[in-house]
Amino acid sequence: MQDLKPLHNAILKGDAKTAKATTEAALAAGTDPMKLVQEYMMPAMAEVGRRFECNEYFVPELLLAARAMKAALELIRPLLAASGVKPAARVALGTVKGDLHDIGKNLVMAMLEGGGYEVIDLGVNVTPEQFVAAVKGKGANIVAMSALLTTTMPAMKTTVAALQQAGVRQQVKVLIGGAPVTQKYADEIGADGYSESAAGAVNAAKKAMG
Ligand code: B1M
Repeated sequence: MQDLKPLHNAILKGDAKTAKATTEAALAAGTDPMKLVQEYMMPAMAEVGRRFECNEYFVPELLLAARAMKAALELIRPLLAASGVKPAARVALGTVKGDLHDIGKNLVMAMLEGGGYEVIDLGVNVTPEQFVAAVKGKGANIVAMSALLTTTMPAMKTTVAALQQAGVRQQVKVLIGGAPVTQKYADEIGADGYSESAAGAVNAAKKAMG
């Protein structure tokens, strides 16, 4: 069994080159991509967050860690995506207005694609108007929002209201998630589904679509 601790450490140190090389080697050796994400990459980001909270790390270290995580994730994402399957639904996915965190959102994208959904990635700092436009112009059946900041969570509520105001709320299902988001908040804003994890987002989508 290959030692994958260097992948964890590379993300922790913000070393994108090593993160990428270790991931490539692990995949070539036949390691399950989900194992890499769940057992090495996500714990590394959790440790980055812990260090940030106790002032051992600052924003530059956060940025470097995020870059290393992305470099590894880019190799894994296509492997999780299904091929040749008719999409179960079209999802407009984005991190809400004011929020620039996209690692969790990108994992959700990988899992949804792997679950047979077509994903329109709207990126970060997505305004309610952009979500509405994706429904009207691109035929999205699901609006999926991610938020990592307590201060940006209210943008989810604003987006639900914008969908309502644009007259398209009934034709889409709304899914929400992200570290500060809860089922209680989902109920409060009238979202159709909530998941605390990227893998759970697929089940939430299935459930919401009936
Ligand atoms: Co920021 N940041 N950050 N940050 N950052 C957090 C979120 C924070 C908790 C750190 C801390 O203080 N401990 C804190 C938020 C506090 C709060 O609001 N309660 C914080 C802060 C304060 C900030 C700034 C304000 C810092 C500053 O500038 N002073 C600033 C805000 C910028 C902005 O967005 N406007 C900021 C900036 C940044 C960076 C840009 C430097 C960088 C992001 C880079 C990037 O994403 N490209 C960054 C990072 C890396 C983090 C931490 C360390 C890691 C986030 C992450 O990627 N986690 C984070 C601390 C932490 O989480 N421990 C922190 C890994 C990822 C896989 O998990 O995103 O939770 P997560 O996604 C999970 C689930 O939540 C779920 O699935 C994923 C996998 O299971 N999920 C969904 C996510 N979206 C979903 C959607 C779904 C379903 C599930 O359905 C649609």
